[in-house]
Amino acid sequence: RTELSTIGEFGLIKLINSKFELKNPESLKGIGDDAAIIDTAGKELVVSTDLLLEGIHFDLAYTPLKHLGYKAVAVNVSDIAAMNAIPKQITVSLGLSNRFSVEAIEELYEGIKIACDEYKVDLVGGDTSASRSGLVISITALGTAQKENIVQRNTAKANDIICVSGDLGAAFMGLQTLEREKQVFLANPDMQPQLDKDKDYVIERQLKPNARMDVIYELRDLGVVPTSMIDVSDGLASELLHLCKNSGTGAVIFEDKIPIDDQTYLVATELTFSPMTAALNGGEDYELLFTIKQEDFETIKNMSDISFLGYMTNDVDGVKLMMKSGSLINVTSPGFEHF
Ligand code: TPP
Repeated sequence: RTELSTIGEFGLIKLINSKFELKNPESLKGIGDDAAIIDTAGKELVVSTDLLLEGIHFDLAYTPLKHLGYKAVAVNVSDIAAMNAIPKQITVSLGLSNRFSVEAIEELYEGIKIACDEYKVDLVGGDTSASRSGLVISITALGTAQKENIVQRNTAKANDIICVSGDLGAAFMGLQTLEREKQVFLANPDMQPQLDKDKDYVIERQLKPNARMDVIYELRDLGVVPTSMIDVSDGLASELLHLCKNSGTGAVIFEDKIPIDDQTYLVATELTFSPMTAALNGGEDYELLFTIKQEDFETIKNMSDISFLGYMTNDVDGVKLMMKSGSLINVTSPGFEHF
């Protein structure tokens, strides 16, 4: 174990810098001056920041640092994707206590690097500081898009079709599984933690979320620009309510169209959760929720990993869920309320 104090802040920056290379031509200057220099090549610059705090957003009892590094980048890339922009650079700022060794920070950056390579982004800056309140990770992501491609959350119209990528509720069931395993482990400290194979998918969705850049590239190839878009960090209900409130619309979605993986069903049932509640209110899916004009449906109807949930309405009375039984219920959302 190498103490952070042996290499100091500048040693740490040098170490981090030695592991990353700039790959985007737009990244003119990365780490090494007071600020990075980015060429936006005449495009709009899209900027997003996410703060991740130990105990609020992650628990190191069951989150390997490599996974945490990857996830911290992926959730930021997901915000850029949700603007229909292409991520190009990130900055990473850390608050560290001396509980962390140089090797531990290297592990964190290994995950950051894997994500930077996967999403083709450059690490161009950041800051490090001592922290007395656990690990703090703040990432800012920069992306670019042509003005006409940028998609916001306030531009959906009545009759637009509501689409979502992937499946929902798995990351929440993964979190519930890990929390329970942690409790068992804490009660029996001599026991080796054993990951249940039947829960591998939900655990992976919690620990290693995927930013859906593949969906952005596919929509681009098909020539479809969504009319509104948001990424699902807080759960489908909360995000759809955001789209509706911001756009001045309502929405109707159909229970039998909500994509839920078989393993999510099984784990939810075993842990006495309703799979539908996990999908609606669980959060951390990092899927893309977007609306398209009716006329674009023909073009995207065969996209492999997209579900068509329902449509936007003129009714400003929020989101309604049409149950298989035929009853219509109002969707409300607690979301992830910090304060
Ligand atoms: N507590 C721990 C220890 N681990 C978790 N994964 C969660 C709670 C669940 N959780 C963390 S972030 C999050 C949820 C449900 C959702 C969104 O967080 P927020 O900071 O509101 O993200 P933003 O909308 O700002 O991107």
